Amino acid sequence: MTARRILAALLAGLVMICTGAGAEPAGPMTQRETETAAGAPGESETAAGAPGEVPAAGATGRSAFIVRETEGEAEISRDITALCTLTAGAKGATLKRCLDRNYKTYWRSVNGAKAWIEVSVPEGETAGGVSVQWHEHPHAWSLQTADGTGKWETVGLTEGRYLAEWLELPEGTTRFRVANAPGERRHFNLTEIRIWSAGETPKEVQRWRPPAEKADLMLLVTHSDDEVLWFGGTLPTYAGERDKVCQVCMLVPGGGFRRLELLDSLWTCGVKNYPVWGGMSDAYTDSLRKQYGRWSRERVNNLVTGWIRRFRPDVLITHDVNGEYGHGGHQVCADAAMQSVELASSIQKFPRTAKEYGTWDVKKCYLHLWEENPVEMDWDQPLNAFGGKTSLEVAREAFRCHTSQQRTHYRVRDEGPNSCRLFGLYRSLVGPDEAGNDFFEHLE
Ligand SMILES: [Ca+2]
Repeated sequence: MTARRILAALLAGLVMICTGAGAEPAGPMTQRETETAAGAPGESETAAGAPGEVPAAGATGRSAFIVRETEGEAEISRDITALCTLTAGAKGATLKRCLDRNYKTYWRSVNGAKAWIEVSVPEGETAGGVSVQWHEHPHAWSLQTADGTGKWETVGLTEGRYLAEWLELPEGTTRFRVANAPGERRHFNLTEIRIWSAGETPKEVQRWRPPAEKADLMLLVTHSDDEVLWFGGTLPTYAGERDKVCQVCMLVPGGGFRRLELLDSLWTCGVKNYPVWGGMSDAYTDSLRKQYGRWSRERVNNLVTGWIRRFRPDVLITHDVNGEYGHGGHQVCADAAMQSVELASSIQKFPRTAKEYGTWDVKKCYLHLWEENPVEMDWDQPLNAFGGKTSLEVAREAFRCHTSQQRTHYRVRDEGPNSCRLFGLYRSLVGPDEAGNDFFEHLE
């Protein structure tokens, strides 16, 4: 979108700048931002180190070289963060924490008008967009450029619904601010920021769609990384290759870095709809009874039933009833799914979400390692959407996005008793599977 068109939209009193393809438009803007750089001069932080390569999503601590790629006529946008000069409105000494490619560190601004970062791009470059990752509670933020008089004008705006977001800059931008949206006074808590050159937005830049209004497939899991550890090629195959609307629902939100790792993993798998998290604490027990003692059966069933009604999946997939390796949290997930597929179809059960979303009858429900009506999934077929990689290879790549988990013994295993290929059809409204190799058999 050009600067002229953005300004026209501003004058019309309604900003409809999207966070990217398919993302939700920002809400109406009620106040025009014309803030000048007030108060004491900001503290400066130049992105240190050599000009950086674009690391794989989730990589940490690496800087490398610039690669110019072209796709047809258009040049692919490059990460130019390391070449830019960044200045914080306040607390600049710790600004480097949002430049270190480490999801456990973040820059926290002060509240109010000094929640901004000014960016100058090097001579000969222009910036095309900005991607940010928040530590927690993303909020409305904006991009601003200085007008002829030096006043800052909003040229990009988002309500800030996602922990990873992208905003586009007007053509020819060389100096801009990443700032609170007009009227937003809360502090920034920015885990990472990346500045991108003008050009086609790279595939790795996350541009989330809202959670699904109608899901084809709902994957219900307990923790961040379960989505690939136990379900292997499920998401790469159905979200990435077959373009199914896949909604991931997770009971335990975990820390901020675990949520960012999850987003990297899901994006790697080709998931486009933003996941949702329940409010369960990350507690380990070794039995269903003990885990329900922590979380409450009523609370979990209410949550899962509400998700089923909200997302209306044709296919629901979840954990092994024995908890994969005995984890009570996984056992609860499977147990709650088995109960909630019945509860969700009854208007008498959990009437609040029945009233809000209507009831829903899930057509097929699969459990990992369920022994009745077994299916064995083939995760070895090359997928066009991933340049010929198999879904198993993509799942393993996605698992590597979980940087904090790489020193554990967990791996995406496709053999042995916990193989990510083995499922069973627990419930079906469309008859038993015959071929037994496609979660959508009899649905298409
Ligand atoms: Ca960081």
